[in-house]
Amino acid sequence: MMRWLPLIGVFLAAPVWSADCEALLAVDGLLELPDAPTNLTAAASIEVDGGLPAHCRVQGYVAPQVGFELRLPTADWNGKLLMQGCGGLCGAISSAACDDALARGYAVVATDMGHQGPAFQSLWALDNLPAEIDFAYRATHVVTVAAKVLVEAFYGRAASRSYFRGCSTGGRQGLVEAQRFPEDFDGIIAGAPVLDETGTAALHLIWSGRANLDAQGRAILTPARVDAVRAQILAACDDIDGRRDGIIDDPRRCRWRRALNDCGTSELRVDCFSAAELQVLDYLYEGARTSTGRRLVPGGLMPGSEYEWVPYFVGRDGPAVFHPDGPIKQLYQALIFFRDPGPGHSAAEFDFDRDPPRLALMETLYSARNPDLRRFRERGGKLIIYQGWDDVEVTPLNIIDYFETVQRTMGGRESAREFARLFMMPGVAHCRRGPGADTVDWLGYLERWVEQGDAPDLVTAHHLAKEQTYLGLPRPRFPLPANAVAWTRNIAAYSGR
Ligand SMILES: [Ca+2]
Repeated sequence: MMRWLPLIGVFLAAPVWSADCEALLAVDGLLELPDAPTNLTAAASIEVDGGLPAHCRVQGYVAPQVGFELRLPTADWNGKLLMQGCGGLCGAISSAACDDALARGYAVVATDMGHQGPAFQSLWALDNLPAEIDFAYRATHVVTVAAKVLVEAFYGRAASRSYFRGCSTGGRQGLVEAQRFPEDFDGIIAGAPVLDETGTAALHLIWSGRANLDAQGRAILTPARVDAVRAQILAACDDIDGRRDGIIDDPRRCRWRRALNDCGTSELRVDCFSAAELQVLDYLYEGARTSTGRRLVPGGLMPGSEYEWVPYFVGRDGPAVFHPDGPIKQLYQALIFFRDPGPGHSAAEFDFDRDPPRLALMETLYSARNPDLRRFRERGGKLIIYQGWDDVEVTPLNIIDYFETVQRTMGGRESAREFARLFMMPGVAHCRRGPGADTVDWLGYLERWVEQGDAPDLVTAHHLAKEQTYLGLPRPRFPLPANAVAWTRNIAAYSGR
């Protein structure tokens, strides 16, 4: 018997609803919680405010330094726990990202993943393997363990369901949970997962960041030329889905070489592209390769995503991804290698023939690519993955490659559909934004699937009247007010090509 159980029993001898929030600080046994020794630093009752219900806000950390915040509705708890994933390199507790779920009656929890700092700053990881283990997989799991115990201590009963939701790094967290800690969650929403932060994700960024630089490091394509690329791509491919709406529903059907005019030997014009420009476009659309042409990632950027290239890969001052505070520098200096090169080194040194195999050492920590989800399926878990087709930060074809591997591993498409579904979102960038419809009540779909067996074949996606910002907060709350929605469309679960 775990040591904390009898102690919590003593605590629960008091009537649950009279147990005030601050009493959580006196729960014994948290320090000895197996695998997740937990210390609470604050517990405060928060009044109704800003559309949020009254709740108990609990702050603390799992040793040595995995920070978390748990918010427990003090009335009208829906009986469930939701963990909200992080973004970038995390480093902050993104509580506001789960306000919508708190408003729905969820107990909600989020973690900083073991370190504090800006979302794209990696010095915490420099020669710090324990911190990287926290960020890779441990923090999400141990905070889940601690949150479940605290929920039970507060309400006198365990959560009836536990869900995870996240996008980008949060999507990776969700897949890591399904793969490595399948008991933690009944349902997982993994948006635009960074499948392997230090593997294909890093290769894709370094490759695409370099694609537009000539031998002297000067930009080849300008932002204006990217607009010209986009115009020709849309002219050729927008209506292959039957609708001329500025969105290519399945960009795999768009042949970018055929869509773009080659200047050949004639002079460069607005309506054609030089050999050097076409070479850049080949790098960007086809993705990272060795010098002998062997693919290192399942694909590059999709036709139709060009509005996302500036300034990420094409900027007046060079690609933004290569800026000193950009993701490539941060990943390179302290995450992707087992021995960190440190701040004095640059991804410009990366050798696509020699270095990719070296990434395997850290991928063993970070990878969310394991397609064997039997344990998650057998415990009744449900998995929703969503991915924007116009995402340039992670490659959509990488997600499809993973999902199709899951389908093959788990007994075929029909068998995999019983517990895992992928939604490819036309015209949607990384997690949100873009000309498509980016806003879906994923949590509602997950609830109906887990709790009522109503699997999502088709989801309704909303294009909001006011565009969400990059990590747009507050997250929209469902049901959306009618005047918040510009238009909607349905998106079917991905089945295959
Ligand atoms: Ca279209």
